[in-house]
Parts: sequence; C-alpha cells; structure tokens
Amino acid sequence: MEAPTTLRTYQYSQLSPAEMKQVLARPRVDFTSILNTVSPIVENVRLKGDEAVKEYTAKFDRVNLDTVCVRIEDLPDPVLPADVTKAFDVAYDNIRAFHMAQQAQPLEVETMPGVRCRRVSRPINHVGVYVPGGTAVLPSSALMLSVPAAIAGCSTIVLATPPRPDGTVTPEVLYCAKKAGVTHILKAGGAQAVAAMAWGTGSCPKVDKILGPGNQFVTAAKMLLQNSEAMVAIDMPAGPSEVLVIADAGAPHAHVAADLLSQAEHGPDSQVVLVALPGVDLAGVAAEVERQCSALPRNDTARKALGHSYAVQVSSRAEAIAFSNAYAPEHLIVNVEDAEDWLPGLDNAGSVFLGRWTPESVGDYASGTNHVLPTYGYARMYSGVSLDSFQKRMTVQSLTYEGLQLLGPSVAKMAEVEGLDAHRRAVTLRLGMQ
Ligand code: HSO
Ligand code: ZN
Repeated sequence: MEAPTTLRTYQYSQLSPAEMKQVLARPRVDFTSILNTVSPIVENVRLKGDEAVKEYTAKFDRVNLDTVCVRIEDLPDPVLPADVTKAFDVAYDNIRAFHMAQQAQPLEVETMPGVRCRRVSRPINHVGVYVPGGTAVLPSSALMLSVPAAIAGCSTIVLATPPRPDGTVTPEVLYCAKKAGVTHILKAGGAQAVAAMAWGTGSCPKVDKILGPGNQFVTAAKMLLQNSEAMVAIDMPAGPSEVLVIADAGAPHAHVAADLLSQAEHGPDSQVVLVALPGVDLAGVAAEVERQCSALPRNDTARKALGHSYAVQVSSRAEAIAFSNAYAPEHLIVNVEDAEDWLPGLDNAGSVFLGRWTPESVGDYASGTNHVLPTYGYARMYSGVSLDSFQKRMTVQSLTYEGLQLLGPSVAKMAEVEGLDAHRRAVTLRLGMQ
C-alpha cells in the first residue's frame, strides 16, 4: 500500500459544525460482536478457572501451560544485556520519582469547633495489571503499571501477560515486574486473563481492580466484568492509541514526521493528527512522513494508520487550542516556539509534550510520567493512570462532646425533616436531649 504523499487536510475555519463533529470523531468500534465473543470466555473462566485459561491459551496463543499463575519469586531472574537493564533502570527511577511525589498530603479540616474531618488514602489491596503481548512486547507498560501499584502499597499485584511460544514470560517484562515489586505473574492474555483476575482461579488471586491497556477483547472483558458479580473496578475505557501534534513553521519536518509515525506504528487503528499553524509546509511534512515510513520495520502498520489520519490548518494559537481541546487527544505534542505559554489554554489531553525537545517517546518510556492514558476523547473526563489509580480515599470524622453539642441540634433537625427518628435519637440520646 502506498503512503499518502499529501495528508488529507481540513481548514479549521471552513468546517461546518457537522463537518467538525465528523472530523473529531474516532473510528467506531462495534462492541456488540466483540462482547458476544468475550462473554462465553468470561463465563467459562468463572466456572472452570485455570482449566479454562489453559484451554484458551492453547487455542489462541498456541501455548500449553503447566501452571497458569505463579508467584514471582518462583521464576528465575532473567538474564539481560547490561545496556538493556540500564535503560529500564533509568526509566524505573524516573517513574518512581514522579509517582512517589504524587502521594497526597494528609487532609484535615475542623469544620466547627470540636468537629474534625480528615481524608486519608489507602491502597486498593489486590490489583491486576495487564501488559499486552501481540505484535509488540511492551515491558515499559509493566513499569508504568507496577511501579505506582507498589508505591501505593497494594499487597497483591498480579501482572498478566501473554506467554511466549515456549510458555515463558518475556524476560524484559519479568525484569521490570521483579524490580517494581509484582507478586504474581499470570501467563495469559486476552479476555481469559482479565476474567481470571476478576473472578480469581485456583492459581490466580482474585483482584479488586484491573488496569492496563489491551486489544478490543481485553477492553470488552474489562467492561463486561466491571458490571458483573465479579465486583471489580477498571481503570478507564480504552481505544486505539493516538497523538495530536501542533506544529508551527519552525518545527522541523523530520521531527514532526517522526512523532506522527511513532504513534502510527502502534497499530493499524492508531490515529495521528497534525494541527498546522500558518507557514507549515504540509507537502514537505507529508514527503518526510513518506520517506521515514518506508524505512520503518513496521511500515505496513504505520501506513494503515496514516490512511485515516489528517491535518487541520489553523490560523492562530486560539484555533489550534480550540481544535485540540475538542479532539481531546491521548498524547498532545506542542512543537512550537513559545510552547510553555500554551499550557494554560490546554485542558483536554492525557499527557502533554511541550516544546521542540519533547517527543512523545520520552513519556512512553522514561521521563517519569505514565503512559497508560485515556484515548478516544475520554481525556475530557478521565485522567491517565497515576498513584491515585491504585488507592482509594477514606474519610474520617471525630467529634468531641462539645463538637456534638454544637452540631447535634442541626443533625437532629435534619433527621426530623427526613422522618428518620433513629438517626435523630443517635444524637439526642448522647446529648441527653428530648
Ligand atoms: N504510546 C503507548 C505506550 C508505549 N509506547 C509503549 C511505546 N511503548 C501508549 O499510548
Ligand atoms: Zn508509544
């Protein structure tokens, strides 16, 4: 397939509201047929546990497992080249530093004299993290998910990942999992892995929350299970990966093209969007995209993604920001001269990459920010994975006698209004009131 030598281009100011809606829309995913495939898998894993996981792993991954889920200390330490471990160690340190700093300060307010209210954080005790296999192995995702889980203090961290053809775990994933403090490795992928963590099986602990990216089957299983009797939470709805690059005339074509392609190579359904400020030579960027694309090992995948990608020409910063905020990209690269000044205007994006020297790749791997981010426009209302994703908040109140004397009459009156007399008495009896 030929790459487009020109990018499909829209003029921001000439788009009607209906056209704008269409341009902003992501390709539709029909979940009904996927849910039909996934629900028997989820049900079988509930009923047959490890046996079902083994069957599906044999069928879909062509791997015969002896053990489905193992304690991580039972797996030998992987042997990796020193330059590889060094790179992952740098990433680990930065991710840890950024997520450690996210620990909430204790919050305490005396709302009235003697009425003390607090909010404290507690770990979600048992969590499951999903690290995709498929066409690319993503040990970086193992770090992005396990490091904050360990900092949060989760006592069980199950990491699910599809096994390699010989039934072993990808050594880089295992290295990251061990380093971060994962407790169990579930050697399975797809809906069966999600179901095993949600229900629990003979070998796999049941978890309270499942996080991490995955294909449509993984996403469908997460959606199904969060509404089931499994009592499990999920991080966020997920769709194909995406990037929006805002470029001014000074943004080097080679950099813009490389950034667009770095997202396009993730999958044929990835979305890449260029927002071009006045003076950007779009034909020049397109030619550079084509040149670089041909040289990529994954050029087939990237080309497919480029097939549904486009550029939007804008005449000002305000238009660029308006478009980006409306699109709400997972990743937003702001490759302009005065990038820092743009930040106050930006409000809908999973993660922002500001300035000429900040490719998305740094956040994907090692700057310290998390790469598990909301896609599909969900950056309007969801945040990416962070320390908070592995915690819940608990509120605490404690009153002195004087505090109850002060507050009690209001509570008693409100209980009376609501006709809830036991509520009223819980206060009045303590205070010796009527
Ligand atoms: N860009 C991906 C994360 C990733 N990139 C992993 C490389 N490895 C998230 O959208
Ligand atoms: Zn990436």
